[in-house]
Amino acid sequence: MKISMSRLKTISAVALLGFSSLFGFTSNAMANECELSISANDAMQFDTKELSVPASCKEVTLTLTHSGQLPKAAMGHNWVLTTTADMQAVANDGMSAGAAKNYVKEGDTRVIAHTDVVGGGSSSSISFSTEGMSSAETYKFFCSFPGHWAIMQGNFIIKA
Ligand SMILES: [Cu+2]
Repeated sequence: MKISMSRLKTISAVALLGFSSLFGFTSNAMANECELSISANDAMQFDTKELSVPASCKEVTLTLTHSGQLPKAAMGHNWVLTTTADMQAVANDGMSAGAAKNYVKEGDTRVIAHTDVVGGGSSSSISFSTEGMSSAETYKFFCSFPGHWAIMQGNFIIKA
């Protein structure tokens, strides 16, 4: 009985892999709606002012890509997620934390998620749990590189 169950699981896993690769390459519409991408450039801009995920997402994966060419020290970008109310204070504390900490204060519980700071041509991904997040709350994503957050920010929405 144990043997047949494990064989069954193996067969299911193979079938799932085959399914996802088949559709993954043929249709963007099949893309996982819990996976987000955002791009930032040398002109201190994100390519979107709004990101959203359905409330059904237990975990969200975000990939930040720096589409520019400038180095991390001059035009570095990260992606930080907080409530709207916490954004400004988190950004200020992040500036004090410095580049070695990716401009995020160590152990800052107001930070829901953040990527590393990346320079031109690089990317950074983060996966985070949506536990405790709500469609009734308003959230902001922003870049905490010094001087960037006032321009580089947008709304993050949990769709009910
Ligand atoms: Cu930035």
